[in-house]
Formats: sequence, C-alpha cells, structure tokens
Amino acid sequence: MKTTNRLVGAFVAMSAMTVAANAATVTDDFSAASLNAMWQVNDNAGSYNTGGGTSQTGGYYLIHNTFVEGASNISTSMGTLGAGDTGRVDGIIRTDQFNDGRWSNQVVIYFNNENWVGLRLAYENGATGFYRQGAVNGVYSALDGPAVASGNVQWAHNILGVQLTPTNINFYGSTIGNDYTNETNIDANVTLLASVARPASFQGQAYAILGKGFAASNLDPAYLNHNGGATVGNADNYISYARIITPDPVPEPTTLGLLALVGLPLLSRRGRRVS
Ligand SMILES: [Ca+2]
Repeated sequence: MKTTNRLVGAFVAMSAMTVAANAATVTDDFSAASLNAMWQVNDNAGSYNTGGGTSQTGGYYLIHNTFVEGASNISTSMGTLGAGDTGRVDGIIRTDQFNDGRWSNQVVIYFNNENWVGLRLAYENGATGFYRQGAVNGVYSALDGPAVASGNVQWAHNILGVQLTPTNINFYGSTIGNDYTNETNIDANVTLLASVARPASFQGQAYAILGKGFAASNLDPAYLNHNGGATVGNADNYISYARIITPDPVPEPTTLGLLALVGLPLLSRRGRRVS
C-alpha cells in the first residue's frame, strides 16, 4: 500500500509538471466538409451584402460578400492564461477587400473587447501590409500600428501570427508578395517582425479569433462582433489554416486525484489536429 501511494503520488507530481510545462497545439486546415465544432461563429446579418455569408469549401473558410465594416470571424478557447503563461495564434488568411480598415481580416488573441491584440491585413488608402491593432483596458489606440511589414497583401494568402510571452507580445509574418494558400509549416515561413511589452491586463480566459472584426467604443457585442455600419465595398475574405498553441489548464487541487487516473490518456491527446 505504501508503495502504491508513493507511485500514485509520484505520478500526480509528474503529470502536473508535464501538463504545466508543455503546450497543446491545435491546427485546422479547413479541409473538412464543414467548419469544425471547435469554432464559434461570430457575425451578424448586417455584415453581409445580398447573397453574403460564410461557408467552408475547397480547403478554406470563406467570408463572402461582407461590407467593409462588417464583422465576421471564428473563435475558439485558449483556456485560462495566467500572467506568465504563453500563447500563440497563427493564421493563413487572404483579403480581397479594399478599405475595410480596422475590420480587416486578422488573427487575434482576445480576452474581452477591452483587452485584445491582433495582426491584420491592411489594404487601404495609405496603408498596405501587416498592421497591428488592439486594446488595453479599453484604450483602442494602445496597440494600433505601425505597420510591421509593408507591401500589397491583396489577393494572396499571407501568414500572420501573434504570440504572448511572459513579458512581450510578438508579431510574426511571412514574406509579402508570396502566396501561402496550401502551406502548413508556419515556423519555416515566418519571421519575428515586431515585439512590444505585454500589458498586465492580458490574462484570464483567452480566445483565438480569426477573421473580420473590431471592438468599437460601445464595446459590444463580444468577440469583436461590432457592425461598423458602412454598407459598402462588399468583397471576400478567406481563412485557410489556423494554428493555436496554448498551455494546458493548470489542474485545480481537487482534480489532482482525477488527473492521476486519466493522466496518460490526457498526455497522449497532446497535439490535436482537426480538419
Ligand atoms: Ca486550407
């Protein structure tokens, strides 16, 4: 009995450390017949021109015929991120839309409408390239711009990423001018483009968001699903690949016994891939 207890105790300690020390990676190449159930769709009827909407076909998620200030995106949970926890979201995305400004297609790490950071595809008057934006405690200018890479991003799939380290927000991107429609190797095709200090408010329940959206001053609805109201410029946006890296949730003390029983299956499920 003593031996058994020691073994269980050792296994609990090992499991907790492994879970805390390793990240879970989830990828989606959007090749399935319909959007995977891990995603929540955030949009509103006012975002689309006649015939507009979303679909998944040909290896991408299509946001069809959206107005320039229409919100339409997908989100999924990254779990609870502590102040020292890392997290990263990368996407391979394309815009055919001109002048959608802050609503342009982007990849985001989101806590709430007052605290989020994204890297977006800008194709508008005077701004073409990868631009960062976001809010810190509701201050929307806090993370906006400048461009972290410049060039015409229209019509091609580009790779964009945002990463939280314990101290910084890192922005990653591919080479503007190349097309990455069917790429699945993020790390081989991006470089670190910029890094800024991580705000203290960037902790708690986090979500990955890909697609169009912005949180305006009225702060609702959630998930950047605010319709800016400019019913012009309908065009298409694409999401062709997503990668989310997030730490496994740190077990509550009361669940440590359960973890000992289910620890091995949990560990073997690391690195989920959906299609
Ligand atoms: Ca794809």
